Amino acid sequence: MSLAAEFGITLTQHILRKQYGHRDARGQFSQLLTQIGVAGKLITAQVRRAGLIELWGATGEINVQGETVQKLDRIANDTFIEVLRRSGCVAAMASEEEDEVIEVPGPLAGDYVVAFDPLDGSSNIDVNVSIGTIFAIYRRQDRNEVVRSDILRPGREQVAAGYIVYGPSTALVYTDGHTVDCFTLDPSCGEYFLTRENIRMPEKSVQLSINESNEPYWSPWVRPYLDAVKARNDAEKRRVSSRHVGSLVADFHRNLLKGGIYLYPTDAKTGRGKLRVLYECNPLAFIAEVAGGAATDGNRRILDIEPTGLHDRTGLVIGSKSEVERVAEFVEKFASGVTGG
Ligand code: FDP
Repeated sequence: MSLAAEFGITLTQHILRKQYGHRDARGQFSQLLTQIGVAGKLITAQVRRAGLIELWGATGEINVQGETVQKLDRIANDTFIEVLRRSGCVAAMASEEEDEVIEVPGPLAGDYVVAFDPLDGSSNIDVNVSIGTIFAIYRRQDRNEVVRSDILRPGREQVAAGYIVYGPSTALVYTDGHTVDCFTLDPSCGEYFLTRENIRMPEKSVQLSINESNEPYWSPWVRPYLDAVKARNDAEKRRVSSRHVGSLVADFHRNLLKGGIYLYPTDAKTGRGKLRVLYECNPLAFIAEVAGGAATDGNRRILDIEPTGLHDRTGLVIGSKSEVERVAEFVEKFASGVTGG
C-alpha cells in the first residue's frame, strides 16, 4: 500500500467530496468550512501555549516580547473574525465577544453569515480543561446588504454548524444538515483527518450533565426529573453517570459520542436561561438533531426559537432523543400541577 493510501481522508478532501455531489456549487461553502478549520488550527496553537504564557504572565502579566498577555478568548475571537473576513465567503458575523454585528464590506463580502462563540467554557481556560469554538452558518438573504434577519433568524435555517474542541486532541465536528462528521487534528502534519463518519447519538442516555449547585434557581420539574433518573440507576445497576465538565462544548461532545443529556434549565425566578441562542444552543441543537438527538428549552424546540437580540439566552436540554422527551414529560406534568406518581 502506498503511503498516501494509508492516510485517512483529510477535512479538505471530505469537504470537496461532498461539494462534488452538488453540481452547481461554486465552492464558497467548501472554502468557508476549510477556513474555519484553519482558524481552529491557529486557535489550537494558542491554546496549547496558554499554560506557558500564563507562567510568564505571572511575573507581571507581560510576555517575552514585552507585550501584555491577552486573554485567550479575545485572541480566539480576533483570530476567528480575521480568518473569516479574509476568506471572502462571509458577509457578516455575530460573536459572543462583540456587542454588534461585524459586517464584511466590499469585495471580500461572501454569501454566508456566521454566528460563533470563539471560546466556549472560558472559565476552564486557566485550569487546562477542554474548551472549544462553536459556530453556526447561514446563507445570507439579500445579496446587496446585510439585513437584520440575516442574523436574527431561527436555528432551523442553518445550512451548517459545528464546533472545535481543544482537548487532549483538537477535534472538529460539523454537520451540513445531512451527516455529522468528526475530524481530529494531527499535530505532526497540521492536518485534520476524518475519525468518525456519520455520527449517530446513542439512543441510550448514559451520561448526565448538569450544574446541580443551581438547584435554588430551578423550576419545580428539575429535581424530580433528576431523582427519577437516579432512582432508575439502582434498579438498572447505575445506568447513568454524572459527568459535568462545565464547558458546554466538551459536555456536548462527550454526550454526542456516548449518549447522554446536558441540562441548563431556565432560572425559575427570572424565566431566563444562561446559554446563548445564536452561537451556543442553535449550532449544537442542529448537530444533535442531525445525529438523531434532540434539543429543547424544556419543551420548545431550540431550532424554532425566533431570536430578538444577538445575545438572547435560553434554557437548554440537549442530548439523546428519548431522554429529552422524558424531560418534556416532567415539564408538562409540573406545569399542569400534576405532581404525583
Ligand atoms: P463559561 O461561562 O465558562 O464560558 O456559556 C458558557 C458556559 O461556560 C458553558 O460552556 C458552560 O456549560 C456554562 O457556561 C457553565 O455555566 P455555570 O458555571 O453557570 O454552570
